[in-house]
Amino acid sequence: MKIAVVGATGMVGEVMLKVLSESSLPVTELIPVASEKSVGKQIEWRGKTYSVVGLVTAVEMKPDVALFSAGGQTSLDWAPKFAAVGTTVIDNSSAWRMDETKKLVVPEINANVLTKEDKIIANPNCSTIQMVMALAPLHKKYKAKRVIVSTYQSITGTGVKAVEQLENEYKGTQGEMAYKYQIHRNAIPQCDVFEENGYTKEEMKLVRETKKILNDNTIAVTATAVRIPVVGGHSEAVNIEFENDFDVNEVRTLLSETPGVTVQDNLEAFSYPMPLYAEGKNDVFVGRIRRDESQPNTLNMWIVADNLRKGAATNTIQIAEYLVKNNLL
Ligand code: 11C
Repeated sequence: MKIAVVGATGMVGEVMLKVLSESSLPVTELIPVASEKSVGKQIEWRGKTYSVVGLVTAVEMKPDVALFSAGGQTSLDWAPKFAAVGTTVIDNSSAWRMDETKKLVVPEINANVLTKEDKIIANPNCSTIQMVMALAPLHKKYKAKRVIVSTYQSITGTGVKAVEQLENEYKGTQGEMAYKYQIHRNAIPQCDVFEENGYTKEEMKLVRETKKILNDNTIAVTATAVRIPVVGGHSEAVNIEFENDFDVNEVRTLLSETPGVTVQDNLEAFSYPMPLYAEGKNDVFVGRIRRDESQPNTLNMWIVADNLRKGAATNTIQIAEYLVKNNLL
């Protein structure tokens, strides 16, 4: 298959190429796509050299699949053009996620909603993906009523400018600022822009996307998203109130049997998930699983994942793998 990676030179794009090279997808031709300033740049992939092309050329090449990670506006403008030539677009931006005509997919949870007619498929936000990976099996068994999530998000979610800002601050050198404030030795309670209700867009993505993926509008979700000077992944403290009671050991077993989830929860061995160790891995790591003793049927847990992998590239490529396996292209 011919596969285009739109935004190939960006932070997610680079991880996308890495995850793609590890995948079982039958790629016969790679089309790395980027903005005009990167056109002509050479990219090494699976031992071959490819030249970066622009969007117009990429559409003309009619790829079977295009993996988009070039920002919301590029997706809004260009995904329909690819779809019109028969390409299936899997989009990493927030552009199509809440569009009622588009599917929002985490393959382990709801890939079964996909059909051959889906030509633009949305990949959820990174912080949502890792949360629903642990929430979905528990919701199925105990029925979640309310979720309270606080995030501790990696600067890689913002992009390369944020990584450079942190590096400059470490070194004490001047440079461009990705954030309004210093991020080194800091925690910034703002991820993305503020909405009218006083929450950030990132917080509202956790609320809205969770309901759409789980196909359940009755779950109440409230979020606080915080940026911290960490590189390897996002972490989340999640509190879930269920309709039905649970056994904590049964929760651990259920999660450890969930594909894509690894339970790291052994207090005697000081084993719990941390972003430093989640980096480069495709799984979502869950630990600190314990009963919330302040009210009935309520659980606390700590969820960590590489936001550029399962939060972005890995999930996108898993969607493509599902489409191929089920003859949906
Ligand atoms: C962050 N979640 O860490 C963001 C990055 O809606 O796809 C991805 C933004 C998005 O800030």
